[in-house]
Amino acid sequence: MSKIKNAKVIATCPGRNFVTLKIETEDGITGLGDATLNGRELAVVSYLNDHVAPCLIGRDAHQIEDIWQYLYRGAYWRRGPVTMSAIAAVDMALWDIKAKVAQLPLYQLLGGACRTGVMVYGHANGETIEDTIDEALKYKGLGYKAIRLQSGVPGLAATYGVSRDKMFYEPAADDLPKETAWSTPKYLRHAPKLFEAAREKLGWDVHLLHDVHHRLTPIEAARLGKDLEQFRLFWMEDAVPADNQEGFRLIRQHTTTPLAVGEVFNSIWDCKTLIQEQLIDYIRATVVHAGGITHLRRIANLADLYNVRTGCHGATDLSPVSMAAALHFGLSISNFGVQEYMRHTAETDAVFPHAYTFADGAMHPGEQAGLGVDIDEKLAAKYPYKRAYLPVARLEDGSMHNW
Ligand code: EZ4
Ligand code: CO
Repeated sequence: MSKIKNAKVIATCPGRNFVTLKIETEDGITGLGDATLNGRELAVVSYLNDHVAPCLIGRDAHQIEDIWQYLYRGAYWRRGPVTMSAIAAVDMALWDIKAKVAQLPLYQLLGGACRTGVMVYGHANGETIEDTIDEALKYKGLGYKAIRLQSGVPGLAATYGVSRDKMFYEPAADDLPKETAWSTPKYLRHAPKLFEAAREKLGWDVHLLHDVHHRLTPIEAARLGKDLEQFRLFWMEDAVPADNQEGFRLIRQHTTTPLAVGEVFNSIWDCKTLIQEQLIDYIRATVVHAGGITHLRRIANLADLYNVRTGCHGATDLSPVSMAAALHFGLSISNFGVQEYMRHTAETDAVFPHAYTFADGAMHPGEQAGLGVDIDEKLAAKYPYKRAYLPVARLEDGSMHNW
């Protein structure tokens, strides 16, 4: 028994917003959980402070499964990104505490290492195909074995995922959402040209990935998948929004390009049909948005039965606490596929000192007890929360998209 004494929520903006939960036990052990929900951060802060924290005080920090079920079933209102990010933060912090008490790095409690490291993919993006490939060559030079390629589309002023900042680009910006224009025909004509040039210049020994950011309909996604088949992508990500899981049947009938989806999923119910019907190859649900390590393990175990591997989301809006949790998780599960890795800025790394490292295209969580991440609260306090949003896309005629 190790009673929870305190649960504190810390919002900080060292270049971008992060929300962190710090749980402390009566024996003075602390654990960290990431609760960042990009563009909706303060909703999770309130959910934790006003509704969850009071229920945690006095509970046994070691009863991770019971606390998970208590917060999920006990709330009556299930699922949703705000609820599941809050539960995730509690779950991560409790695993951190348990592993610290056991004096083991978390991956040891999860079953031990199944592999020597966690293969990660980096983001190469550029205004033009040439710029994108130049960026990809830099990643290859750094040892990356897998690279995501995104390029600007001729005729469109801005493309999501393509930014002027390279290594550290940030998906959210501005005090109010920026609006961008999108054209499916222009994009569908352009994307295969990027991968044709990429294979010519980068060769076939590197995994190439692409993110469609939910912008197509199933039949358009089927067309793109077919056009990209010859370039042997590692995956085509978020080709369509997956609110309608059955929509993937249509894409799957037409293409052998591997499919990845799920960075916005928050529960096993969002991917149950996709997994059981083998409509996807990679599930991108994350520790922070899908209910923590406890729930993500359940998703990965279901996926394992159907040859679906993991490919967890790992953009800059997932804090170093999430990154560490993803690495302990990825190192220890049988059906790990790949882990996304967008590097945090030096400012962010200073607020969250961590034990994880990158070498030869793979990452390792390190051997520190627990998650191996800390938060420098004094430094965090110097960066107050700043409202920021993801951009909103409209079609060229000004209407909201119909996908
Ligand atoms: O849109 O992290 O695969 N990565 C992505 C990211 C996500 C943002 C959302 O907050 O698609 O850029
Ligand atoms: Co994505």
